[in-house]
Amino acid sequence: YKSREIERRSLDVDGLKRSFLEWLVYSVGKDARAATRRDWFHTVALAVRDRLVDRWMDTTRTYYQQDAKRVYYLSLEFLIGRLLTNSLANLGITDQCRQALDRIGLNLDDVVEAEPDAALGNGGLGRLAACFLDSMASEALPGYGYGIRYEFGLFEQRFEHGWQVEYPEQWLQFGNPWEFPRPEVLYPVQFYGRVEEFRDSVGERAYRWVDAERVLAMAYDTPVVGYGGDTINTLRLWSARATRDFNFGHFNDGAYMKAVEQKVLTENLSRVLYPNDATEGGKELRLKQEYFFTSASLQDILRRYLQHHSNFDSLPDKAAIQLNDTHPAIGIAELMRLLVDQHGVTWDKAWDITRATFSYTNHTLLPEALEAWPVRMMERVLPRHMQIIYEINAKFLNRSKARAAGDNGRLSRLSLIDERGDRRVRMGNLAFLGSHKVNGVSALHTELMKQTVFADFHAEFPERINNKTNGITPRRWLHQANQPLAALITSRIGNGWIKDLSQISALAEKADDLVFREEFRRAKRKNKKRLAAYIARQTGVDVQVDSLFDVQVKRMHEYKRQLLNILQAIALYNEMRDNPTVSWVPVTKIFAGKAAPSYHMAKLIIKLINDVAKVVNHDPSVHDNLKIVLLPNYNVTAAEIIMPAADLSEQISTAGMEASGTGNMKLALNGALTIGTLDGANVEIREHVGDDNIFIFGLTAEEVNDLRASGGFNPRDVIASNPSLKRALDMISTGVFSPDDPHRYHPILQALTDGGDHFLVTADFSDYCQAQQAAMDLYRDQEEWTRKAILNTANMGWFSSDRTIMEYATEIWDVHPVKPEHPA
Ligand code: DL6
Repeated sequence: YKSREIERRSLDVDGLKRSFLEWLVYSVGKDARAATRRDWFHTVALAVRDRLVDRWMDTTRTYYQQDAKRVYYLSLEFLIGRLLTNSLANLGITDQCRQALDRIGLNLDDVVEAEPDAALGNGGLGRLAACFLDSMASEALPGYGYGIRYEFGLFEQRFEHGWQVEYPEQWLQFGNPWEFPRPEVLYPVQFYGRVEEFRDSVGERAYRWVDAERVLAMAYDTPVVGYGGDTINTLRLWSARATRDFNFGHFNDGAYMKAVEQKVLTENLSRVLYPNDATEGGKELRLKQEYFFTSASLQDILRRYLQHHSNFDSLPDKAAIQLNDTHPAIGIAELMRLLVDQHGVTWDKAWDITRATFSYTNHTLLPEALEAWPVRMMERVLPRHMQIIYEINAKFLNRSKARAAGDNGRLSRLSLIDERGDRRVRMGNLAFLGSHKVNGVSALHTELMKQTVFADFHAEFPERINNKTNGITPRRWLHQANQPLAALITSRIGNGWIKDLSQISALAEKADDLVFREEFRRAKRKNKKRLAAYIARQTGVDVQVDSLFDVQVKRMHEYKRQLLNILQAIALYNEMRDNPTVSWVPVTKIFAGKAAPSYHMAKLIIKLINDVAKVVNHDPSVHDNLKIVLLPNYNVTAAEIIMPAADLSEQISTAGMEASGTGNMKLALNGALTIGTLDGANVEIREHVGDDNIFIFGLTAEEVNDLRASGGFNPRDVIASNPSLKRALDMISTGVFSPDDPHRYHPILQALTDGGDHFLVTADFSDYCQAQQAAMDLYRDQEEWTRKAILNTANMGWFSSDRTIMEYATEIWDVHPVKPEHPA
């Protein structure tokens, strides 16, 4: 037994090889001749997992023994992607594993390809949560992620005749070797029913929630390996289970089929991730998902706390709970309910504890994404919470009344209930009020929060809003995804940058070194070749490796303005056709991103890009100088191939609308130059990389605001005065790209003209084209381009999520690193 235990921990090539062969037979149940690539993936993952378990338990035990303050990151989304490469790299055993597989006649890269991409998120918000998990573990912070174990992740996107079609993403179909099911960690979560008033033992009025439906939340734990493998934290995801007694009731009636049906319905709660990055209002299942995982997480947090404490006074000293957007904001009412109704804490004390424990991150100012649940639905689904929210609101408004001094507009804006029309609960207001700190995700976004959505709250609580500019993990986004560049950097400055990205600034002085430039270009070219092969496999389009790779990868949304990009592509196409003798800089426009299934405009833009691509890519008159590709099914795995290969990074949202962006950081860190508006974190990227090393264009957030407020903008005038824009739009409207259906793009043209061009595509077009021209001109000078690319990489150190997470830890959570004790 002892020797087997040692074997399981062994990190050398022989030990790994023996483990692989043993796992293949005894756990996967295959022999080497019959094993598929997937069998080998499961084998390797299980053997690697063995090597985590001891240190994982040491980590958890140390936190427990020291009764360390923990941070709980509550998020409806964790876009973690694949875990094998990440675990190997963070454990530092990638080479050993490669060699061990070599000796069995296998290639690690092939094995890695068999892992499904865990897409438990929509986009930036979910990926940020995943980067934060990596950073918390790498910084030795006692951090837990809590979320939902969706059976179906974000849909798989395919293009059929150029249109987006959604297919279910069955990432769990063949099992998940990383997770540990915990059938004993089970919490009841209730819905519906009614509230009963009664007198407690001292005659005080009290409430209980009765006749409710019950669902069980079952835990699945995934180890989160920090860099170096010292700290291994936990991501705990909840899965819905029907209760047994619920089913037995039906069995006794003989209604067996009905019971089974009910069980399936109940368990639908954790079946599927909602595919909207801007939330879909009014969907009861969504509200239930939010409450389900929040309630289970809070029960778990209190259980852990009560192992060391007999009252709740020091909960805020032992637990920091971060609300990732408003999705878990119902947790504020839930903690009040648990403390007051279940543990007999007085209201005022419970409120102080709640506020000192919670903090909230806002990720968008888009009005359609600010959650507001209909009061009637909330009363039905969570009757006790609705009462609690009313009570919080009444006490707060009472207090604020004096200061509002007859300003009823102000009071109604501060209210947790939106009284206009169908009454709704404003979850942002609840999250704000129930938190001691509220943060935005870039400097600009935080300022705009103060001026717009939370202006009244900011006046009321001027200390509460603070900024935490987003970051990205350098482990996944440089060390792992871009091995050619990572190796080059390490060869010059050592590998300290992987853990402390600020060290990468040492590269700046190499920007003038011709040899280094050449090697930097060679690394980029290698990545571009890999992407070109991927593009050919995915789309059948051949692209020139030495063309300018111009990349826009992100969710499809009107405010992100993929439309602006494709209009510029059409204008460039026209110029190339008009001037065939000019020596053009070859350009490859690369798009990728999913549209929410119900977002018709975004889906129409996808179709437009595909239609334009078809015409341009087949037109011999442009001599392959322009290619357009829209890659299907953008996900973390695809991003790992795309980011390292980009030359130009498109960050062109209407100023004031992108809260931060994180793709902008991944691309710049990998040496792409940004073409962008002064929006979100672009502003700070410019400050770090320098004005000369970025292409900024377009209206500022302030100008956008003024323009909209003045109503003085007529897109038709702008179009009439810009012949190349007019020509591009005319081509779309006359069916040049859609001869089978010339009117197909009428809604887009309509939005740009009579619709008032809300996203200011026409207003920014000319400036954007000039910035594009500047980029193409610079690209001709490869030495100068490379110099700027190096300066981008060198100056992105600040955008590490390690920096972000340490700011949260010190300025919001008061949580400190804890070194796990590993017995000899
Ligand atoms: O903070 C992470 C990420 C930001 O980088 C993006 O700018 C922002 O759009 C995104 N927000 C959301 C929230 N829902 N919507 N829309 O995904 O958060």
